[in-house]
Amino acid sequence: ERLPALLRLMPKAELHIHIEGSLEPELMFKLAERNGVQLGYPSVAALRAAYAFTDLQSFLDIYYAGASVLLTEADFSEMAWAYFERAAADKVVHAEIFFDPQTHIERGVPIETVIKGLGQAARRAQAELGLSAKLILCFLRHLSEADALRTLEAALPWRHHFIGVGLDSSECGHPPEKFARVFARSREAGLHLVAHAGEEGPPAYIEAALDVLQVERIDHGVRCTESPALLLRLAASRTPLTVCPLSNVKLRVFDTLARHNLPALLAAGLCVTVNSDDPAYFGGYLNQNLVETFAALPQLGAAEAYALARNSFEASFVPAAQKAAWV
Ligand code: ES4
Ligand code: ZN
Repeated sequence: ERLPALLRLMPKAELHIHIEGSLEPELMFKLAERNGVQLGYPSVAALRAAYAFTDLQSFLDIYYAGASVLLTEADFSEMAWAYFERAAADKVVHAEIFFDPQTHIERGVPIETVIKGLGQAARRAQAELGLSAKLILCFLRHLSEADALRTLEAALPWRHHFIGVGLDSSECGHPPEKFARVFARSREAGLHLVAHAGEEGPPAYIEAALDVLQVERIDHGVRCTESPALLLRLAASRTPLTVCPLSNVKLRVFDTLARHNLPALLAAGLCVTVNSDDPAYFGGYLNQNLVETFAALPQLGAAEAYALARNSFEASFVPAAQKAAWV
């Protein structure tokens, strides 16, 4: 089959991956043992059996429990390195990875442990895999704006280790407006801005992320098709959407891959990209997302494969000169 080969072999960027969501059960058990952390599941098989999600919150509860095994700089570095090796095998040449410092600060892990560990793996990815890797700090939207502001201030001494900030966790009931001041402050610090919006939340959350937070990309954003005006706006501005098809099916945003609106988003002229979100939990890394999605949607062919790869570089935060070498 030529299309799966094209999808697997084409160079690409990954722009929506939560590094804590790349923690495979085997490594989770290894770190739990090493750190003396009780996981609450007797085996890898029992843990995997718990990965039966009904919505975003049912996933997040298990995802935060899994992150509890991460304590040392070496833990963060080992987790991220495993992802970079896996990504390089998928022909990912550039990755912008999300991390959730509040999940770790809450457990007494200093933010510098998190940032130093991830940063070390990122430098190794460049040196040994030729994969350029950048970090994006995400605020947890279920926590307060004050907590996010404290987190930003704690992170700013490490400002040169990350390129932007994002917004993730429970979307409904936590609209973008809640974080207006954190994003204004991040903008003043010269950071890139992104936010999850329109995954489970309404199109109005996408508009607020653009107008109030002034984000440059929308993570997920798939519910934009419910608003024709918003769809036109996103197409005209080429505001990227980082779409995660396997995630959307696992969290029941769409019933099946065959019902995903990726073809409609591409046909409307949006700068859509495909990404893995939380690959250890949702059943596949980037190439698995691409191959399964294209197999389920016969409207998608070589032209769309090329468009997605091109969009991934266009949507990335690499300097223009480096972008020109890719697109
Ligand atoms: C997430 Cl799929 C998704 N949505 C929102 N927040 C998240 N954190 C990790 N994965
Ligand atoms: Zn996400």
